[in-house]
Amino acid sequence: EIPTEQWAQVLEKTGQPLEYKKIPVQKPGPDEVLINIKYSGVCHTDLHAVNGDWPLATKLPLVGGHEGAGVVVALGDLVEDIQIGDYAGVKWINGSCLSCGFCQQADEPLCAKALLSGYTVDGTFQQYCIAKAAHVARIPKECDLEAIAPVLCAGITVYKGLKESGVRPGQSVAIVGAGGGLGSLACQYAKAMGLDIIAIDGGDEKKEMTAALGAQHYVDFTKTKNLVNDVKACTEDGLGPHAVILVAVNEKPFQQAAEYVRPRGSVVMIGLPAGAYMKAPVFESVIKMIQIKGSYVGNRRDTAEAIEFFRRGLIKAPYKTIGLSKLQEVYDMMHEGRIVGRYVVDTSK
Ligand code: 8ID
Ligand code: ZN
Repeated sequence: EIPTEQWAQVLEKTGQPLEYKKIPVQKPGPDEVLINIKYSGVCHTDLHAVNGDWPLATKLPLVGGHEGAGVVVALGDLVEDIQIGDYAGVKWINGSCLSCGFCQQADEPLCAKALLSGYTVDGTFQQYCIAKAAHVARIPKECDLEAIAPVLCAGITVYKGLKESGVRPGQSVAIVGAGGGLGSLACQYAKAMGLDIIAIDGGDEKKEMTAALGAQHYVDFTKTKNLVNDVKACTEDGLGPHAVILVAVNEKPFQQAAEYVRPRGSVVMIGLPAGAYMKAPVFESVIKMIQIKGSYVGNRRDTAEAIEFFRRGLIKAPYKTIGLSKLQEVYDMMHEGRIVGRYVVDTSK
């Protein structure tokens, strides 16, 4: 009962509007599965892909999307450890070689042959999507597919980033871009990890949402007269947060973080604003002994752990659902920075 045709959002050319149309359903290769995508989150990465923001070309025509939650409907001949009918997720890393040094060390995102969902291979803005069985996220049956979709990129990525920061329970973390998709999930993971959260974003709606998600403090970057001082003032001793998680789509906050992070603290870059550069004062960075690093999605183990936090009921981030046919409206809102939390698309509408 797998149809031969399906609805999809197709990008024919970078920078052009999407086309909602019917395209063929593909057959999985020997090491692949076909997943009937029920819901997909919309990540800012998908908008970067449409705009051609990054120094890495997408495939064209392209079906975007990499936060897809659905049901396995077909298996390649070599696939044994996942069954038809199982819940599964398609994430950013669609597949990797599994044999290079990085894959061997579970650094699959660093694999030179990694396939990227909704970027170098077709993704989840369609009703039936292919992914390598080894990389498909296993989703327990008790999980709600609509609510878990944003975990498959935003959740995994911020969970990994928080771990990479080295921050410990009881310490403080600044989440920059806390009112967006990654940021709202970061608030929930940070809360579950027992951290004191300083949310940084703009506007009262995001202030209220981040407070409801567990942030104790809020700094409004659109209103503050001195962001560095205001962030430091949120910490008990005024010395700044132990970690900074940068998920904003803007260069400026990447140039402020090193100034307010605590001595011995770490700054983790996750957001990918087009053409941006990181900047930090050498003098303060040295005498404060700070760390600055990048963090890129997560491996298969991070995926399983991020999903387990959700299954245990620790992660409840707000989302709004809209039909797949209306994806362009989501991009328009995202472009204007108007989305509070995450949008999820329903592939049946
Ligand atoms: O693996 C990775 N590193 C990875 C994975 C997934 C996504 C990286 N990303 C990247 C995306 O490509 C994107 O560049 O993370 C970034 C954030 O994605 P998102 O959370 O999906 O974007 P969003 O929902 O639009 O949220 C961005 C938030 O940043 C705020 C906005 O108000 C919004 O809430 N923001 C901006 I723009 N400028 C800010 C500033 N100066 C700011 N917040 C604080 N200070
Ligand atoms: Zn993403």
